[in-house]
Amino acid sequence: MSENCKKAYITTPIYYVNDVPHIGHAYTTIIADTLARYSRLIGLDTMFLTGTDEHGQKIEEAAKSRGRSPKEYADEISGKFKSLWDEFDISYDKFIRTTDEDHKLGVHKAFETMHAKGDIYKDNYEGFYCVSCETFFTKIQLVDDEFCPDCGKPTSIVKEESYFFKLSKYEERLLQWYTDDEKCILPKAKKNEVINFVKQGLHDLSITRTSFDWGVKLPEKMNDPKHVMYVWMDALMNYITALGYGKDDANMEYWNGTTVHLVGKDILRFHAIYWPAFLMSLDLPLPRHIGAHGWWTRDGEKMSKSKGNVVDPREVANAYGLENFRYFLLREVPFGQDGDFSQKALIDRINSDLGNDLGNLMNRIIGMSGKYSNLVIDSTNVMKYHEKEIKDAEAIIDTLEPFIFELQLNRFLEELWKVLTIANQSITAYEPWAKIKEGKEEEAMALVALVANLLAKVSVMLSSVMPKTCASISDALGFEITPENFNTIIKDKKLLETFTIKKLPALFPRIEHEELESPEPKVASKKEKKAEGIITIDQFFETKIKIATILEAEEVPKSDRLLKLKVDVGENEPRQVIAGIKEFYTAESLAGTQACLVANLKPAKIMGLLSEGMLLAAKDKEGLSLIRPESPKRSGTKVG
Ligand code: ME8
Repeated sequence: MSENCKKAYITTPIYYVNDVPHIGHAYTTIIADTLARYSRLIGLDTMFLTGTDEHGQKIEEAAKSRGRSPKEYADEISGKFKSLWDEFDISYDKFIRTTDEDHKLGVHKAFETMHAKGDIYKDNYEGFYCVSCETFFTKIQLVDDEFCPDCGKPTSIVKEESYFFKLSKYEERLLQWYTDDEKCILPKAKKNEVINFVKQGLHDLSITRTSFDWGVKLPEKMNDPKHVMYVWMDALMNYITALGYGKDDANMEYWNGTTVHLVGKDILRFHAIYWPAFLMSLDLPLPRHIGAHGWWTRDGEKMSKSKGNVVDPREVANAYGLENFRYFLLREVPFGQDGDFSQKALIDRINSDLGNDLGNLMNRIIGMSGKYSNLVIDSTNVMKYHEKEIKDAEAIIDTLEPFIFELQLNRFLEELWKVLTIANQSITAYEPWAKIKEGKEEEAMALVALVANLLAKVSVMLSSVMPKTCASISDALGFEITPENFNTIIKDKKLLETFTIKKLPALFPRIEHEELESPEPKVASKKEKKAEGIITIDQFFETKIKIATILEAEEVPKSDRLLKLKVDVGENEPRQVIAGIKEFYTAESLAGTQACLVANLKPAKIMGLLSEGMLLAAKDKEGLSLIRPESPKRSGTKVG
């Protein structure tokens, strides 16, 4: 981001309201928050947008399965996102909801503009649709002719009248943009994936649906009331409708500034292909960067409710501290790569990087200045004794900003930590306690002041990642972190005025691994493996058994044994289970009853039907009984 550019516009994806926020959502939002805070710190007029994506078939179905209206349901989940971001002190300037009336105005304007330009035409769509990903596919893209190549869920055949956007018309211009603007998509490897995809040829995009209702209707002047906007056409527009597009353009000047869209790699295609093509059609400028980060997994697996391995960001923040969690997320994984969440890695980062490198340094100068100078720290002799250390630190800090705007936040932190290394090494090398003994007080005091100055610089630079922690550090060092002080301390490289350091409680108390409340599954030792037939409790809990409420049951045609069940295990969508129990239960007798389901079995196909779990049953010569709770339990309750 260049200095002449005075406006910054930072966005997260707008999250679907079919799911409560988890670590993945928190990750994107925290990256965006860091960028927004840094932009403000360096004096850019910054707009930070987040929000929720509330239309589409997926939401309509999720609401229906809970017996709620889509709007009621969207209100509830959107509220959960907003309150988590508020609790997490996310510094968003606007929280948009696609059910906002102003947003709809903008979607209409965009549709009308594209239509007037000849970029929208009406035809028939025939293909496959994945509701979970809200994505159209052609048959050759499917796995086993049926399953979504992205999420693996079954797709449905769609055959309906639709309006199409002439995406193919923009193929060449998109390729030109990727070539001309080196950093439009970050990281580079992801950009290459996009280029390869576009080079295979773009089909025009179906942008309306007629088979469901929950969406933005077409503008009245189109006189075609049965169509609603395809959810991505609706959702992507949020980035401009939030600025007043279609209403009063009140904040559209942010769109002409530097726009950075943060997204997960799962939705890069929509942002790097459809979105710029829509913008080209609307004659609007293209974003500066679209940054696609990797995927957080748990124990190497994709997180999903059905696997019961979702990491709740609130729980982690409550247990380990919000800012420690922020630091960990940004430091642990290079932007663009997948990361596996583990408590052990988080604790190691807190104890090592934060506790040892940063927290101890603070304690040490409080201790030393308490002993040597009644807590007064004076920078007068810093350059006399430590010019090299100061210059080395400044040289590192001068390289940091591009890491932020090019989204290499782990590199940013890694480099910044080198300043702490300079500080820690200087204490070891100069041994101020020895200098005091030798009567070289001036030198000892200069060393303490050197460290205080290095800590001051680090706290300013780190403040967008750990705002409150850095505010405490700077407060102890006698200054406030503001854009003015960014200029003084970082840009103009001024040293601190004489001040009295304030005592601080330990910033990062050490966490022992034994304190973990839910230790991660251990790998069984050889000895354990040898005890045949005996499993550990951890091994038992690898099988996730849950209470399933049977919503519907029907016979599988041409099968003597099988029933097809729709069961609720407390997830967004019911699961389909194919059970070999027809000899013992009629379909009608099962609906509304409960049973125990093995919920983390790999889905399998039985007589061509997908089965997502297995019901537990006991069978003897008298017959078969499903294993059921003694009294009704909430769907999805864990058994074990
Ligand atoms: O896609 N690891 O919404 P969504 C990292 N409504 N990030 C993750 C993640 C994980 N395991 N899981 C989710 C949508 N995310 C659309 C967006 S924008 C115009 C419309 C993050 O609720 C990541 O940022 O499915 C991903 O892109 C986003 O959540 C998807 O959120």
